[in-house]
Amino acid sequence: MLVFQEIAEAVICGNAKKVKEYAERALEDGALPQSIVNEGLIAGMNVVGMKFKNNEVYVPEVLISARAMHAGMDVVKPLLSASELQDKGTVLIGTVKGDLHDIGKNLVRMMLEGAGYRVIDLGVDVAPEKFVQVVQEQKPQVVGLSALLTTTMVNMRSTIERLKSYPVKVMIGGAPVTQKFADEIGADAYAPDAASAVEKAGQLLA
Ligand code: B1M
Repeated sequence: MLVFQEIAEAVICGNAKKVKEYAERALEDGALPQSIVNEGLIAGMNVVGMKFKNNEVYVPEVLISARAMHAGMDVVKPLLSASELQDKGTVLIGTVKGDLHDIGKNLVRMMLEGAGYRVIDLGVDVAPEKFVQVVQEQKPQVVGLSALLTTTMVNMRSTIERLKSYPVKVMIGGAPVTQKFADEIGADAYAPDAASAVEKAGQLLA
C-alpha cells in the first residue's frame, strides 16, 4: 500500500503532522493498525536507525523521527489489542544508580519502541533493588542498563548479580561500556549504539 511508504517517509523526515494524517487516512482506507505499525512506523524508524548507525543522521534527527513515530502510534494504539502491542517482547530499561545521563538511554528506548517492543522505562539513578522489583512484577524478557560514568559502571555489575536468579537477559550500553566489560560482569549482550541495541534485543529474544 502506497500509504505505508508515505508514513515511513514522513517518519524518516520527522514530520509528525504528516505521519498522523497518513495514519488516519490509512485507517479510513481499511488498513490494519498492525500493518500501519509494521510497514509504516517501524519501517521508517528502521531506516532512521540504520542512518544513525552509519553517521548519516545525528541525535536531534533521531529524536524528531521518534516523535513523529509516536504521533502515528497515538493514532493506532487504541485500536491495537494489548497482545499485539506486546508481541515482540518486553524490555525493562534504566540508567543505573548514581547516574543521571538519559539522552542515550532514551534513544535506545525510542528505537526499541519503534521496532515494536514494549518498553518499561525506569528513568535514571535506578537502584539494583528497583530493577529486581519491576522484574518480579512485570516479567520482562530483557533488562537494559545504561551508564555514562566510569564511576557508575560498577552498578551494572551489582544489578546483574541481583538479577542472576531471574529468567531475564541483560543488555548493557553507554559511552564508557565495552564488550570486554560486558563479558567481565556477565551481561548477556553489549550494544554500542541504539540501532545495535535493537539488533541485540532481537537476538536475545530469538
Ligand atoms: Co555528563 N559526563 N556529567 N552530563 N556528559 C559525560 C558522560 C563525560 C564523558 C563528560 C566529560 O568529562 N568529557 C563525563 C564522564 C567522565 C567519566 O565518567 N569518565 C561526565 C561527567 C563527569 C558528568 C558529571 C560528573 C559532571 C559534574 O557534575 N561534575 C555529572 C554527573 C551527573 C550524574 O550522572 N550523577 C554530569 C552531568 C551531565 C548533565 C546533567 C549536565 C548532562 C546529562 C543530561 C541528560 O542526560 N539528561 C551531561 C551530558 C549531556 C554529558 C555529555 C556531554 C553527553 C552525553 C550524551 O548524552 N551523549 C557527555 C560527554 C560526551 O559523551 N561527549 C558527558 C549523547 C548520547 C546519544 O550518547 O549516552 O553515549 P550516549 O548513548 C549512546 C550509546 O552509548 C548507546 O546508545 C546511545 C545512542 O547511540 N547507549 C546504549 C547508551 N545507553 C545504552 C544502553 C543500551 C545500549 C546502548 O542497552 C541497554
